[in-house]
Amino acid sequence: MNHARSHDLFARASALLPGGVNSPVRAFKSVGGEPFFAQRAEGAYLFDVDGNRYVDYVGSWGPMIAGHAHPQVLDAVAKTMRDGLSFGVPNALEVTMAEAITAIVPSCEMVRMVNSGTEATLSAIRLARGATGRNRIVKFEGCYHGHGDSFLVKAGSGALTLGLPNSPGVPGALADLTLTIPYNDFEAATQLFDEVGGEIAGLIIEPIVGNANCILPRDGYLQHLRELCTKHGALLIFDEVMTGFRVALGGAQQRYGITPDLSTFGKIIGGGMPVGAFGGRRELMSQIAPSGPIYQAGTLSGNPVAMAAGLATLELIRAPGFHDALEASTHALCDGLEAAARDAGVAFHTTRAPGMFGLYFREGPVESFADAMASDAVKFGRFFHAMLERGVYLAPSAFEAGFVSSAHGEAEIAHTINAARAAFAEVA
Ligand code: KE4
Repeated sequence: MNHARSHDLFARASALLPGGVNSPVRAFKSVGGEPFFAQRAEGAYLFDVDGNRYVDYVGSWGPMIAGHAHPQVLDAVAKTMRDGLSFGVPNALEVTMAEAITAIVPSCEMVRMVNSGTEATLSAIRLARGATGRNRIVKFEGCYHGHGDSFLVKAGSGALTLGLPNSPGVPGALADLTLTIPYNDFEAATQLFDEVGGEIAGLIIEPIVGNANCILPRDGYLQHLRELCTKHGALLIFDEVMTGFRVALGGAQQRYGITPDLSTFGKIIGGGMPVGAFGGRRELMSQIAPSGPIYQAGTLSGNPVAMAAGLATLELIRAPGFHDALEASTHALCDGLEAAARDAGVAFHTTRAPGMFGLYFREGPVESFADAMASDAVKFGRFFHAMLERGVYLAPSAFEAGFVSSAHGEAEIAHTINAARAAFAEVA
């Protein structure tokens, strides 16, 4: 494939943007090589500035669950923007969005719109600390909750990919308040709460981990955390920025039947525009300014154009059978990849949830961060490039989940599996 124009753009970008990118994971650091630059996208496809076409399994890291440039989303944005891009005063679409989220996610009696997943999670832990009067929070190895200071303590996603699990610039005094325990380890959670449960403001978790590749909760694990939080008066915070509206219409909390105290969202509710949200019980959310003393704000929060893109996307995914079809195509993809790897004699394993999946160059099962770390990341990097050259764009990191949209049909999955047959043979 020719990447001449991307190469020139990356040289220019590298002189002006740290690492040549506006978000680390895009830089291909962990898979090697240079990123391509997108020209446009449509449905399941990305097109780069050199005219190459890729079946896209990143989907802007989650928002494009209905495929890129969906006509209904573009029409909603075009119509709304003609009335103005931002007002700084309330607009009706903010109310419609709040009504949609609270109708789809019953644990959220109230919500506050923000501009990113990071804003949602840092606001949620501030609320947990303010509402409980406690300072400690609990997170999990490999889970990533955005780049808020309290989370960059053994974070996953970019920090893990860049091998900087504890980022410089995070004050030790703040990091000390974040307790990190292994995911899917019942005893570690019980022991921590037995020791310091009374000091814990909140426990924040990706119910399905999507930032250390893709790891599913063991049976009963999320319920175990629910019970520990209830027993010790800590708030259970589901970070559904990635899983929300994806693994089920009501997110992981619907899929696993758990009621968190607070939830955070992003990605899909923006439909590609910058949107995040946090929500929960009325007695908690009413403590957020200006109805309560816990401060939180944002110039563009609830922006009408972003709300229009998010609402159009939510309308598409509320269609009957949307998530069942997404689950079926995710399984078809993963089953096909596992078969191709078996035929090539390559140790390979997939994890999957509706609309998201993990690829591991190791035998299964993968149930912990340590299991995920034991995957052959070097072989993944070689596979990534072998697939890229065959027109398939996977997440450019061995520690990221992949994403399937409703636009990934039989043709796209067949192309992917055919490319994988050749790519597995190359890396075997
Ligand atoms: P943003 O601030 O990037 O909108 O959201 C942060 C965030 C919070 N919680 C979860 C579970 C997330 O997955 C994310 C962001 N996800 C990464 C990809 N795994 C975004 C990609 C990037 O950092 O460029």
